[in-house]
Amino acid sequence: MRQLLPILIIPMIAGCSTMSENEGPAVSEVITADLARADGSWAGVATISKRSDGIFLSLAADAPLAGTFGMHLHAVGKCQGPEFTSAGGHWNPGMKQHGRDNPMGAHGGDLPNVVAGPDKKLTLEYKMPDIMLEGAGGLLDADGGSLIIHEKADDYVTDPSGNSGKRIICGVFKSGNRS
Ligand SMILES: [Cu+2]
Repeated sequence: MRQLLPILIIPMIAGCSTMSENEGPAVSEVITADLARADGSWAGVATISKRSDGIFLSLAADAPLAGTFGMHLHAVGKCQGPEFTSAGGHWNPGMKQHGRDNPMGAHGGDLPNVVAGPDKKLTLEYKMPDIMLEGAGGLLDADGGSLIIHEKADDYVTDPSGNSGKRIICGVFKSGNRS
């Protein structure tokens, strides 16, 4: 064992010194969406990050109250309040039904519910398994894409929107913020 120790320690020190130069996975592109409520007031930011370890969605937003809220990627990059129907249906390039628990699902734009505690903060970091941003059928195609938060939890099974109720927060993804 005495002979093994130096061999183990040297790579660890070398690893630490390179980590301090560049912590975490490399980010090649960041796409942001400013989120607005039905009355037009600012509600937070959603960010899509292209990283060396995948494409991630992160959320930092204020909910109207504590609770659980459905959230999806919608097919059109247009957030016209107060109903936000302009954002279209869920982004659904595979022509599936809604919901990860639906045998005929799920939509590409289906996302996990987000939960706000007593501070009403909505935060999430989620690796999107089946996202496609550019190209035919991509989220950021000619008519763009958006993120919508609904007034109620998504039941993950009811087509087309998981019984998640009204659209209460909407944001349009703006691509091209290359870092
Ligand atoms: Cu939705």
